[in-house]
Amino acid sequence: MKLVSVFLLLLAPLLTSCWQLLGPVDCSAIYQQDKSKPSGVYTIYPTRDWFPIEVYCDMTSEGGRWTVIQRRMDGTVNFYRGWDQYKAGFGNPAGEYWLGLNNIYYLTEKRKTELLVDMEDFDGKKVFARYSSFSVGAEHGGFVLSVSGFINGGAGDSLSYHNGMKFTTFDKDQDNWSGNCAKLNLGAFWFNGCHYANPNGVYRWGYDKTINYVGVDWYYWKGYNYSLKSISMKIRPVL
Ligand SMILES: [Ca+2]
Repeated sequence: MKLVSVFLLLLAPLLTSCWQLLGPVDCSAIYQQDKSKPSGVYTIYPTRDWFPIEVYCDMTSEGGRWTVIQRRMDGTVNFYRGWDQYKAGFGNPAGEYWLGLNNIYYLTEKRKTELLVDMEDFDGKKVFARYSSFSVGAEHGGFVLSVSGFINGGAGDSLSYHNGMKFTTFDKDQDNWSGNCAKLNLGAFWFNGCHYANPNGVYRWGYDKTINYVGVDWYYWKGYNYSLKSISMKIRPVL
Protein backbone atom coordinates (compact mmCIF):
# COMPACT_ATOMS: atom_id res chain seq x y z
CA MET A 1 0.00 0.00 0.00
CA LYS A 2 2.77 2.38 0.95
CA LEU A 3 4.50 1.78 -2.38
CA VAL A 4 1.31 2.61 -4.28
CA SER A 5 0.96 5.89 -2.36
CA VAL A 6 4.53 6.88 -3.18
CA PHE A 7 3.94 5.96 -6.79
CA LEU A 8 0.81 8.14 -6.96
CA LEU A 9 2.64 10.96 -5.23
CA LEU A 10 5.37 10.82 -7.86
CA LEU A 11 2.78 10.64 -10.60
CA ALA A 12 0.78 13.64 -9.37
CA PRO A 13 2.90 16.41 -10.96
CA LEU A 14 2.85 14.56 -14.27
CA LEU A 15 -0.93 14.21 -14.15
CA THR A 16 -1.26 17.88 -13.29
CA SER A 17 0.93 18.79 -16.25
CA CYS A 18 -1.16 16.66 -18.58
CA TRP A 19 -4.31 18.28 -17.30
CA GLN A 20 -2.86 21.72 -17.96
CA LEU A 21 -1.75 20.70 -21.43
CA LEU A 22 -5.39 19.99 -22.09
CA GLY A 23 -6.40 23.33 -20.55
CA PRO A 24 -8.09 25.96 -22.71
CA VAL A 25 -5.81 28.00 -24.95
CA ASP A 26 -8.22 30.96 -25.01
CA CYS A 27 -11.77 32.14 -24.19
CA SER A 28 -13.09 30.67 -27.42
CA ALA A 29 -12.08 27.18 -26.24
CA ILE A 30 -13.79 27.81 -22.88
CA TYR A 31 -16.95 28.94 -24.64
CA GLN A 32 -17.01 25.91 -26.89
CA GLN A 33 -16.68 23.56 -23.92
CA ASP A 34 -19.72 25.19 -22.31
CA LYS A 35 -21.74 27.84 -24.16
CA SER A 36 -23.56 28.86 -20.97
CA LYS A 37 -20.37 30.25 -19.38
CA PRO A 38 -20.82 33.95 -18.47
CA SER A 39 -18.35 36.76 -19.13
CA GLY A 40 -15.66 36.97 -16.45
CA VAL A 41 -12.13 36.05 -15.44
CA TYR A 42 -10.84 32.66 -16.57
CA THR A 43 -7.49 30.83 -16.70
CA ILE A 44 -6.04 30.10 -20.13
CA TYR A 45 -2.80 28.58 -21.44
CA PRO A 46 -1.95 30.61 -24.57
CA THR A 47 1.70 29.53 -24.79
CA ARG A 48 0.66 25.85 -24.84
CA ASP A 49 2.94 25.08 -21.91
CA TRP A 50 2.37 24.91 -18.15
CA PHE A 51 2.15 28.63 -17.64
CA PRO A 52 -1.41 29.74 -16.82
CA ILE A 53 -2.60 33.33 -17.19
CA GLU A 54 -5.78 34.99 -16.06
CA VAL A 55 -7.84 36.86 -18.63
CA TYR A 56 -11.25 38.43 -18.98
CA CYS A 57 -13.53 36.56 -21.38
CA ASP A 58 -16.31 38.46 -23.14
CA MET A 59 -18.96 35.82 -23.83
CA THR A 60 -21.68 38.17 -25.09
CA SER A 61 -20.53 40.95 -27.49
CA GLU A 62 -20.99 40.15 -31.18
CA GLY A 63 -21.39 36.42 -30.52
CA GLY A 64 -18.99 36.19 -27.56
CA ARG A 65 -15.94 33.91 -27.00
CA TRP A 66 -13.59 36.93 -27.07
CA THR A 67 -10.27 36.91 -25.23
CA VAL A 68 -9.62 40.45 -23.97
CA ILE A 69 -6.05 41.55 -24.75
CA GLN A 70 -6.37 45.16 -23.58
CA ARG A 71 -8.84 47.01 -21.40
CA ARG A 72 -9.23 50.50 -19.96
CA MET A 73 -12.24 51.40 -17.85
CA ASP A 74 -11.44 53.53 -14.78
CA GLY A 75 -7.83 54.72 -14.79
CA THR A 76 -6.74 52.46 -11.92
CA VAL A 77 -3.76 50.97 -13.77
CA ASN A 78 -0.79 52.96 -15.08
CA PHE A 79 -0.23 52.13 -18.75
CA TYR A 80 2.86 54.32 -19.25
CA ARG A 81 5.30 51.41 -19.02
CA GLY A 82 8.39 50.08 -20.74
CA TRP A 83 9.15 47.30 -23.18
CA ASP A 84 9.51 44.42 -20.70
CA GLN A 85 6.10 45.19 -19.19
CA TYR A 86 4.37 45.37 -22.57
CA LYS A 87 6.09 42.16 -23.61
CA ALA A 88 5.02 40.21 -20.51
CA GLY A 89 1.70 41.90 -19.69
CA PHE A 90 0.45 43.76 -16.60
CA GLY A 91 -2.63 44.92 -14.71
CA ASN A 92 -5.69 43.22 -13.28
CA PRO A 93 -7.73 40.70 -15.34
CA ALA A 94 -10.91 41.78 -13.56
CA GLY A 95 -10.23 45.42 -14.45
CA GLU A 96 -7.63 47.21 -16.54
CA TYR A 97 -4.83 45.20 -18.11
CA TRP A 98 -2.56 44.47 -21.05
CA LEU A 99 -2.27 40.76 -21.91
CA GLY A 100 1.32 40.97 -23.13
CA LEU A 101 2.77 40.96 -26.64
CA ASN A 102 4.20 37.46 -26.27
CA ASN A 103 0.81 36.06 -25.29
CA ILE A 104 -0.92 37.91 -28.14
CA TYR A 105 1.70 36.54 -30.51
CA TYR A 106 1.07 32.96 -29.34
CA LEU A 107 -2.70 33.41 -29.65
CA THR A 108 -2.57 34.77 -33.19
CA GLU A 109 0.50 33.23 -34.87
CA LYS A 110 -1.06 30.02 -36.18
CA ARG A 111 -4.79 30.69 -36.37
CA LYS A 112 -6.76 33.21 -38.40
CA THR A 113 -7.93 35.66 -35.76
CA GLU A 114 -10.36 38.58 -35.70
CA LEU A 115 -10.35 41.68 -33.50
CA LEU A 116 -13.15 43.63 -31.84
CA VAL A 117 -12.50 47.05 -30.30
CA ASP A 118 -15.36 48.10 -28.03
CA MET A 119 -15.47 51.65 -26.72
CA GLU A 120 -17.69 53.99 -24.74
CA ASP A 121 -17.73 57.73 -24.06
CA PHE A 122 -18.68 59.51 -20.82
CA ASP A 123 -22.26 60.02 -22.06
CA GLY A 124 -22.79 56.26 -22.22
CA LYS A 125 -22.63 56.05 -26.01
CA LYS A 126 -21.11 52.78 -27.26
CA VAL A 127 -19.53 52.04 -30.63
CA PHE A 128 -17.10 49.45 -32.00
CA ALA A 129 -14.59 48.78 -34.73
CA ARG A 130 -14.09 45.25 -35.96
CA TYR A 131 -11.30 43.76 -38.06
CA SER A 132 -11.69 40.38 -39.76
CA SER A 133 -7.95 39.71 -39.60
CA PHE A 134 -5.54 40.45 -36.75
CA SER A 135 -2.15 39.09 -35.73
CA VAL A 136 1.04 40.10 -33.98
CA GLY A 137 4.45 38.84 -35.13
CA ALA A 138 7.28 37.44 -33.00
CA GLU A 139 9.55 39.49 -30.74
CA HIS A 140 12.61 39.19 -33.02
CA GLY A 141 10.65 41.07 -35.69
CA GLY A 142 9.49 43.76 -33.24
CA PHE A 143 5.96 42.36 -32.63
CA VAL A 144 4.66 43.66 -35.97
CA LEU A 145 0.92 44.34 -36.15
CA SER A 146 -1.12 42.92 -39.03
CA VAL A 147 -4.69 44.19 -39.12
CA SER A 148 -7.20 44.37 -41.98
CA GLY A 149 -10.82 43.80 -42.95
CA PHE A 150 -12.39 46.78 -41.18
CA ILE A 151 -16.08 46.55 -40.23
CA ASN A 152 -17.59 49.76 -38.91
CA GLY A 153 -19.65 49.68 -35.75
CA GLY A 154 -19.77 53.47 -35.55
CA ALA A 155 -16.20 54.04 -34.33
CA GLY A 156 -14.49 54.54 -37.69
CA ASP A 157 -11.22 52.97 -38.76
CA SER A 158 -8.35 54.21 -36.57
CA LEU A 159 -6.23 51.06 -36.79
CA SER A 160 -5.49 50.52 -40.49
CA TYR A 161 -2.95 53.36 -40.27
CA HIS A 162 -1.03 51.19 -37.75
CA ASN A 163 -0.96 48.07 -39.92
CA GLY A 164 2.57 46.76 -40.49
CA MET A 165 4.09 48.75 -37.63
CA LYS A 166 6.37 47.43 -34.90
CA PHE A 167 5.53 48.07 -31.24
CA THR A 168 7.02 51.15 -29.56
CA THR A 169 7.45 51.93 -25.85
CA PHE A 170 9.23 54.87 -24.23
CA ASP A 171 12.36 52.73 -23.93
CA LYS A 172 12.15 51.10 -27.37
CA ASP A 173 11.57 53.31 -30.40
CA GLN A 174 10.44 51.36 -33.48
CA ASP A 175 8.09 53.96 -34.97
CA ASN A 176 8.29 56.01 -38.16
CA TRP A 177 8.78 59.39 -36.49
CA SER A 178 12.18 60.99 -35.82
CA GLY A 179 11.39 61.15 -32.10
CA ASN A 180 9.76 58.53 -29.85
CA CYS A 181 5.96 58.44 -30.28
CA ALA A 182 5.45 56.64 -26.94
CA LYS A 183 7.14 59.52 -25.12
CA LEU A 184 5.26 62.13 -27.14
CA ASN A 185 1.83 60.51 -26.73
CA LEU A 186 2.42 59.01 -23.25
CA GLY A 187 1.38 55.54 -24.32
CA ALA A 188 2.76 52.42 -25.97
CA PHE A 189 1.46 51.11 -29.26
CA TRP A 190 2.15 50.11 -32.84
CA PHE A 191 2.91 53.78 -33.49
CA ASN A 192 3.45 54.89 -37.04
CA GLY A 193 4.27 58.55 -37.22
CA CYS A 194 2.42 58.71 -34.65
CA HIS A 195 -1.24 57.64 -34.21
CA TYR A 196 -4.96 57.61 -34.97
CA ALA A 197 -5.53 55.43 -31.90
CA ASN A 198 -3.83 55.65 -28.51
CA PRO A 199 -5.67 53.05 -26.38
CA ASN A 200 -2.76 52.79 -23.94
CA GLY A 201 -2.54 56.56 -23.43
CA VAL A 202 -3.21 58.56 -20.28
CA TYR A 203 -6.63 57.90 -18.70
CA ARG A 204 -8.49 61.24 -18.60
CA TRP A 205 -12.08 62.10 -17.95
CA GLY A 206 -13.46 62.99 -21.38
CA TYR A 207 -12.96 66.23 -23.26
CA ASP A 208 -9.72 68.08 -22.49
CA LYS A 209 -8.00 70.28 -25.04
CA THR A 210 -5.08 71.39 -22.86
CA ILE A 211 -2.83 68.64 -24.21
CA ASN A 212 -3.86 66.76 -27.34
CA TYR A 213 -2.83 63.26 -28.52
CA VAL A 214 -1.95 61.84 -25.09
CA GLY A 215 -5.35 60.54 -23.90
CA VAL A 216 -7.12 57.25 -24.57
CA ASP A 217 -7.94 58.48 -28.07
CA TRP A 218 -9.76 56.93 -31.03
CA TYR A 219 -9.39 59.72 -33.55
CA TYR A 220 -12.06 58.71 -36.07
CA TRP A 221 -14.74 58.69 -33.38
CA LYS A 222 -13.81 61.46 -30.94
CA GLY A 223 -10.71 63.23 -32.23
CA TYR A 224 -7.48 63.97 -30.36
CA ASN A 225 -8.84 65.85 -27.37
CA TYR A 226 -11.41 63.40 -26.01
CA SER A 227 -10.21 60.55 -23.81
CA LEU A 228 -12.64 57.60 -23.80
CA LYS A 229 -14.38 56.27 -20.72
CA SER A 230 -13.62 52.71 -21.75
CA ILE A 231 -11.95 50.82 -24.55
CA SER A 232 -11.29 47.13 -24.89
CA MET A 233 -9.46 45.15 -27.56
CA LYS A 234 -10.52 41.51 -27.83
CA ILE A 235 -9.68 38.64 -30.15
CA ARG A 236 -11.06 35.24 -31.20
CA PRO A 237 -10.12 32.64 -33.77
CA VAL A 238 -12.17 32.65 -36.98
CA LEU A 239 -14.04 29.37 -37.02
CA1 LIG B 1 11.10 57.15 -33.83
